[in-house]
Amino acid sequence: MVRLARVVMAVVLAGVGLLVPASAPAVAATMADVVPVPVVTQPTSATYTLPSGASVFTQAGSADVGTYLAAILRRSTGYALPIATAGSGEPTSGISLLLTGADPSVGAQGYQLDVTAAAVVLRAQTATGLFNGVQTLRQLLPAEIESPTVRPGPWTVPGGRIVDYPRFAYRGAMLDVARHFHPVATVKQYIDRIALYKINYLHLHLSDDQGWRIVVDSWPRLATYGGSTQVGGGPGGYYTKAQFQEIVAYAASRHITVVPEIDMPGHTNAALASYADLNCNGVAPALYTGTAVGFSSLCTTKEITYTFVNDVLTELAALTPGPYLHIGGDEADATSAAQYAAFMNRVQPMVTGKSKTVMGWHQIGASAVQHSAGRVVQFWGTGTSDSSVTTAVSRGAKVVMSPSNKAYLDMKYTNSTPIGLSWAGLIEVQTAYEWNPGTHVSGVPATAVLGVEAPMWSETIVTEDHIEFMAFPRLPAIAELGWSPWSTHNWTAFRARLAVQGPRWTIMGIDFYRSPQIAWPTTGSTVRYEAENAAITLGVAEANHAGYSGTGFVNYDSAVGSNVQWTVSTPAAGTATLRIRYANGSTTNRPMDITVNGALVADELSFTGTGAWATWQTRTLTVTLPAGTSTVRATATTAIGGPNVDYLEVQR
Ligand code: NGO
Repeated sequence: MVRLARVVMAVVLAGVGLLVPASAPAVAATMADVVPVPVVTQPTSATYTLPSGASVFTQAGSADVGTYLAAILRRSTGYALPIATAGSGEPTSGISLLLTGADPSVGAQGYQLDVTAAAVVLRAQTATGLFNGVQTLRQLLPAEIESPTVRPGPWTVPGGRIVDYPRFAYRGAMLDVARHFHPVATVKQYIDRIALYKINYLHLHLSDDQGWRIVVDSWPRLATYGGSTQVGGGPGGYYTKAQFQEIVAYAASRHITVVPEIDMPGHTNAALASYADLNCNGVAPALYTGTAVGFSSLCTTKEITYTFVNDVLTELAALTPGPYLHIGGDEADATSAAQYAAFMNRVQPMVTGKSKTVMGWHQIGASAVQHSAGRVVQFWGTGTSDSSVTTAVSRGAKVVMSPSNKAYLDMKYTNSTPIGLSWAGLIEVQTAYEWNPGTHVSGVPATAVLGVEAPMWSETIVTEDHIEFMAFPRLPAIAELGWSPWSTHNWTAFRARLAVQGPRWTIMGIDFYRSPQIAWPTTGSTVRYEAENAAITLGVAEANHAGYSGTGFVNYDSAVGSNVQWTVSTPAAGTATLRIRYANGSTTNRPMDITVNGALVADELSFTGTGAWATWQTRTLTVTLPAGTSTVRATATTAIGGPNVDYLEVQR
């Protein structure tokens, strides 16, 4: 289309209206939109509008949460939002975070939020309660509040009162960093994502057959050799102690406690490969990069095994401020039941001897394994009864519910989900939501349930986008089961509230699964399609310039015809704003033809220099899209090729 007649183009462009302003006014949220649904919500007709000169008022003990909130609000509002000391009277302006005056029902993790036309006041008994309240406040502001760049607002908060506190004390997410290693930045990003839904524990699966991911000074080859690969044979990786502490501290700043797991006596090939002495036959196996389970075991009859375990747990305990050390214990199929029990009966006291509490997969509940004070068994079965769990409970254990056919975030949504496993079943959003942790396993009353956890095993989970795609929207479903009272449980209401989260995730750059079970908003929504995930012709996906979103961008070949083609979907026909984010570090314009379903909508649209290859700008145009899927293609029209393209956003 480069050389298409100018007359035709003039007609097309007349209907296109290039370069409309990107920022429409923000759409107000309502008190009925919050996930997890709060315990008590009492809306009023008042509305608070954040003024540009507002302050965030804090007291001793709430300044950190205030700083965290102000940082979020400053990004999108562009307001200064200074932190000021709260006065002693009832606040009359701004946003106050107070550790006094909350309804006593809120307990240690809950909060009370009061919004009037004059002020927003959050009250709690702890900084954690205020932090949880801040997550609710974010959802009461327009979705654009999550924008990384300044938007026009108005920044309204619906009036009323919320009094809220969790059903269960433990609401966890697990990340398997062993099957595929995930770097510190990815873990921090996930911490920020899970905090949105009031998740308060991050369980890190730090060792498995395919890799050992944490430095242990007394057994250095665990990390340097045992951590040197991963599923599929990639480079693997491990956390230094400083990096692990960085994760722990970052999680703590989001009021999340890290639960480190060293899985044993099975799932230990990486350790066995690193130290021949840990094997019964004294021979180190090769590193393992497949996905089988149940074949490896520490030598439970050798004394050095217990020296090893004690050394590892000693160093891990020293890095772990939280109460739990997770010792795995699942799928120890290469160990006899008697040896398994003997092993656990020596290892559990090592944990308690370091003033930590034992956590393990539910197999540690077997009757031959002794009870250990305060211990927590993590149920991961596909059924609704389990004698290990009920035995453990009868001796005083608490249970974290992670039924693999409900809560496993690595299961596919449907048969056509491109990543994930399906051994425990397909888990669409409704399946993830429709179960009751308090009654799920027979013989385990709600009083024995410490909480819920959504594990993300990483056999097929390689990138940050993979994590987001599998976690959203199921993680919020599990989070609601953990937080909200059972009396509020209602699929119809939940799916409506979940739908409203979609535009927030888009603005945050979360690449979520657009489940057909959810009526995602069709107007006022923006969907981002990364270029590196689109069809690329004469170009390559790259990650060598900073500042792109997702996992990369596309570098066009220096050729006419080099292009990226996105498949976008629009539930109803209508006009849409397309935004192409690009960088052009040369001073020469790199014009491109934009087509929709093969029809030219912008002829040689200019993509001028942005100053540097890591300096990104958006180019905007308005088009009409039919209902259903459409292809949008951006094709270089000159021999120097197109710019670098980060993504296409479709706003309706
Ligand atoms: C099982 C197994 C893990 C797998 C996971 C995959 C448990 C507790 N052990 O869950 O090793 O990675 O399934 O879904």
